[in-house]
Amino acid sequence: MNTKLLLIDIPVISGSDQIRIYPPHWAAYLSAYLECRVEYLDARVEHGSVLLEHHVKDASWFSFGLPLSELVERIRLRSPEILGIHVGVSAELGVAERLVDLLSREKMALRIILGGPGIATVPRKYLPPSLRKCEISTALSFGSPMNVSLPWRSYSIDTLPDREIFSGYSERYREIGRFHSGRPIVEPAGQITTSVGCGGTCLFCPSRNMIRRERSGSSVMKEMLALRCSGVRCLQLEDDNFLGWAEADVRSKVSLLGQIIDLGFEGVEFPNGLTVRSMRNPLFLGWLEEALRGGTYVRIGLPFESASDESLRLIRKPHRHDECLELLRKFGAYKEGRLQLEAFLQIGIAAFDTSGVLVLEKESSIRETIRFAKELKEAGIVVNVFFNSPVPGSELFPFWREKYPDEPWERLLYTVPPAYLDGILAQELRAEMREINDHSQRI
Ligand code: B12
Ligand code: SF4
Repeated sequence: MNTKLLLIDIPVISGSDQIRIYPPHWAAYLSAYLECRVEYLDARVEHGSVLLEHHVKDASWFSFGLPLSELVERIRLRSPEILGIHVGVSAELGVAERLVDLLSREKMALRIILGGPGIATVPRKYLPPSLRKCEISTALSFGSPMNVSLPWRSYSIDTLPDREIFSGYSERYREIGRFHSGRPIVEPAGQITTSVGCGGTCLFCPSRNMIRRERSGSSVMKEMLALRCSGVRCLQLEDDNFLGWAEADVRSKVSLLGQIIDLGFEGVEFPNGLTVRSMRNPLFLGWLEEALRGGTYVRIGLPFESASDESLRLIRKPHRHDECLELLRKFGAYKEGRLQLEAFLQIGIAAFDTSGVLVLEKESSIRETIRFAKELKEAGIVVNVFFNSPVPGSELFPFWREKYPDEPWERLLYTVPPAYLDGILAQELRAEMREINDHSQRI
């Protein structure tokens, strides 16, 4: 088909002056499904960073990429019939809104479609009015129906991404991008997702509502081979929950890990997709020991979330603090310099209890988690502590959105702590977090 579709990634807004840019997996999948002329424009990787002149009150917010006026100009030059805008996380909704407003003032004959987890997870009634008027794809991750009419070929979970979309940019991503918390453990790294969804119970997480779906082994193998042939030496496994919950899932994923090593990948990273329970499985620990002994570099993200069992229970995390400690002891035994650990912890946890009453984490629990974070850091683990935030798709989102209706998306997503955290305690905690999350630890 001859329809001309332009897909764009919009400038990044961040509370940190260190940019995190993720290669456009979304566009690579979308382009593989489509039967029309697709162009891709990445507004994040050009122009470096400029301090944001933006409606966010806190002056420390940064914007990376093309100024919106220039982006509009580049869109005009390409004269697409359809413009597909990606909203990766909901913090980007403010920028998406401003872009759509600018485009509508330009009066271009343009069909605008927005998509991506940052908008698909937000109930329509909470979207800014100008975005509500646009077409929105409600798909999450690959292989789900888009719910917008475009010339699709298929949206099968086994579709292989069109790697041309980001191959031309890979040098640039490597130069300025911290895909996850730092540079990959071995470079170059490539990202792959082997399953989608989790089926877990964690209240703060939008993926708990996504039914777990597995790609076929042959399509995963094809993609891994394509990555290997393109010179990728390290795989970053991006699944929501790579090992899954059932023993049979763990078994099949451990066998996949064996294939990764057999294919000659020198590094494997689990940035976000493991659970404490599945990591304690002897099959996984056995694979890890062998991989490290054989010279593979492994980086694991530890979703510990809290040092307080009361808080873990509140957010319906299936693990307990003791299990985290036991896991750390096991990892300690394997540690030979090739294993890198990174922990994720939340403070200021808020959740509805089983009778629907809003419960806020006690200061004593917060202190326990901060203490734990410091111990982890001293043990050489990269630590990320952040405020529990009302991510769209999670249970608390409607509550916080209605409580703070005027809060810009960036702030709502990252910094609005429960009311009791305003004031001196909040300032003190922010200072502690800044010290613990010290970026100089990052590679
Ligand atoms: C990789 C990843 C990252 C990367 C990159 C994120 C990015 N900006 O692209 C990194 C590590 C940087 C990251 C960071 C964070 N992330 Co993240 N991340 C993911 C993850 C694991 C995979 C995303 C992905 O690439 N999927 C694969 C592609 C193929 O799928 P896709 O993007 O959904 O695209 C498909 C469809 O959505 C659709 N589509 C997408 N765009 C468009 C556009 C159009 C026009 C159309 C028609 C269709 C369409 O088609 C695509 C192909 O099928 C998701 C979990 C998930 N399962 O989605 C979380 C997720 C997106 N992240 C999330 C969060 C909360 C964060 C953080 C805020 C975490 C934190 N506390 O710091 C930060 C934000 C940093 C930032 N400013 O971007 C949430 C988002 C919730 C929300 N509503 O905002 C998710 C859903 C995880 C979760 N369960 O909580 N993340
Ligand atoms: S936090 Fe992890 S384990 Fe919990 S529901 Fe989300 S993806 Fe699943």
